[in-house]
Amino acid sequence: MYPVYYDSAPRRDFISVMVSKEPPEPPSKRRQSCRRMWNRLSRLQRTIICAILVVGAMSGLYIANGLMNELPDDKDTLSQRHQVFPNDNVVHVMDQRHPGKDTEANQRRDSNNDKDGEDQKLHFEQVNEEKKTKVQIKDGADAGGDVQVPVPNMEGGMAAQTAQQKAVVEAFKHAWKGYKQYAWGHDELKPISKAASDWFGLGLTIVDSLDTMWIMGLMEEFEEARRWVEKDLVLKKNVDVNLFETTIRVLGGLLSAFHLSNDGLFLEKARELGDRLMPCFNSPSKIPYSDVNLDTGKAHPPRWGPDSTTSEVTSIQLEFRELSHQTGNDKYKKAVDEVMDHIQSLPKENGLIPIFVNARSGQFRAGATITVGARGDSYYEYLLKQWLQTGKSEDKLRDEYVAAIEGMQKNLVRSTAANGLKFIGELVRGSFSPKMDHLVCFLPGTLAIGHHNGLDPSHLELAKELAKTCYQMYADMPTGLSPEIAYFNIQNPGKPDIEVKNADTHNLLRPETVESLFYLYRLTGDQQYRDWGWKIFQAFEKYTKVPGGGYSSIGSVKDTKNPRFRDKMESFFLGETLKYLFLLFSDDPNLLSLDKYVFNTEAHPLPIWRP
Ligand code: DMJ
Repeated sequence: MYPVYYDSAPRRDFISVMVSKEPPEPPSKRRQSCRRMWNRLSRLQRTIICAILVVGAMSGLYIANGLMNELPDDKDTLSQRHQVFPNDNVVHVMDQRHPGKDTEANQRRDSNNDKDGEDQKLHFEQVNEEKKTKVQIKDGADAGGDVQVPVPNMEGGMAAQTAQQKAVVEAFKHAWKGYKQYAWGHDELKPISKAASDWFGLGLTIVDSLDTMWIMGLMEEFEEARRWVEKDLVLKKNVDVNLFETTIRVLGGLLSAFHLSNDGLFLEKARELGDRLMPCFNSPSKIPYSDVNLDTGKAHPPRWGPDSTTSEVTSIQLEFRELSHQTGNDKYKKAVDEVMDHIQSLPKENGLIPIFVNARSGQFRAGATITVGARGDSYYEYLLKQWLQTGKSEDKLRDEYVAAIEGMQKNLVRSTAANGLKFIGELVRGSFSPKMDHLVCFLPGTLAIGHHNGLDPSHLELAKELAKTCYQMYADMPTGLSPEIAYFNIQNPGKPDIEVKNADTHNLLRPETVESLFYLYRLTGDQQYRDWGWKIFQAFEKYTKVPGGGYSSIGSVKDTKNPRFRDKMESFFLGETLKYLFLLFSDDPNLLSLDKYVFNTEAHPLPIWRP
């Protein structure tokens, strides 16, 4: 068969194919002499010439390919970001007997994906190099110049999502769908009445969810939320807000979104919010008032009593310090550091603090309850995390934390009579009460991070024991969901370990237990923590999911027939609970590495400063 010739006739489009044993015309003289020369060559000479031609052709292709790669890429930023999170490309086949544990096939697939991950990481860094030059925040009055915004430290997240992570992402989408449809722009969704509820009117669910969407790779949702923040998040608002809640959810959410996306809009909003919250610190003692009007700047104690809550005034430090770090303006850090200095100067019982402190006198309320639950909890969490935030440079904070954990070991840790479950009780007017809030279940995670950073091995041991108890608070209930408060039986070995009073049977979709399971899995690699987390997730799916969109807190974890929807989806379900579940099921220890990030008490990751 001889070559194909294309007819060049101007008006007729056809291809003429000649099939013949003879050539259509005789070869030219020049071609004949080439052939004679070729025939005269030895076999070796012919082989060498062929080799040279092949090498030449390959080099040509290589150079052409390099030139092509130099050409500019015209994809838009959003689709570039999508390349960073190729969620839907790889489906893991999970070993059902050990959910979360990959089969060999998955491991092989993962090792191939590692390479893709590297390419995507490079691409991501390029994108952010470009963005870095665009995002500059001016702090005219105080910082006196441009503050260079760092490239976001979003390492990890390039690995394919596991099947369990995908299930959590679906849950997030379901929650978001309900919120978007019935409560968009409001603080929270009422999923049963398909309506909205407002607390501060700051779109809490949107801001609390920003970083969750980012790490889950839900970039369309993120962009939509970002547009809302840009156009509709109005901070000059005639509303009284709680300093602590606004700081951990909104300020923390904005700062974290800024770090992940490197989008200066979030830092601008964070700074405006920080400024509007600052009047809280204008108290005689420098212990902040609990509330402030965002428009008038009028700050005051809570409506229900004279005192500020101790955990509230001591759990705003990570966020305000980070705001100073990013804006170059020291005033935010100074305000919250003064609070810590003052609290550190007050007398304590074995490092443990009462739950109320007065903003005028600066004194603890005499006889107030000592608890690691409501109103006490995150004081202990932030002692450790502030120490970590500044690269373990403030030993005083670490020492306070260690003293407090020793105080807990001595005064608050007890075991149940039947099965020896360890729990943390409370001191009420000096007497021990075997009551533990679900809120206390953040503690195993905090203890595990402390141990990871060099603190005593007994901290990890206690963490494991308490995590087991927290899980038991779920497993013992007919719905598989924990009550808000449990009482532990320390006297009668014939009675169950856990008792729940009728007033305490509700579940608010809280994150603390899955938070601790995430830390413990990340730091020990023990599959058990994932298995427990998966069971909890399935119970949320079964008893709190509302058809059509959203999840609802429930009234009774004891009643499988009628768990009684309370018609409220707390913003922390999207900001914390689903985020920690997503992280728990991640195979990638670099996804928000615990050596690079510290999570605020609302699960918003903030970078650890380099010393
Ligand atoms: C969240 O707002 C925070 O985790 C806070 O520290 C405690 N309460 C809720 C979640 O339960």
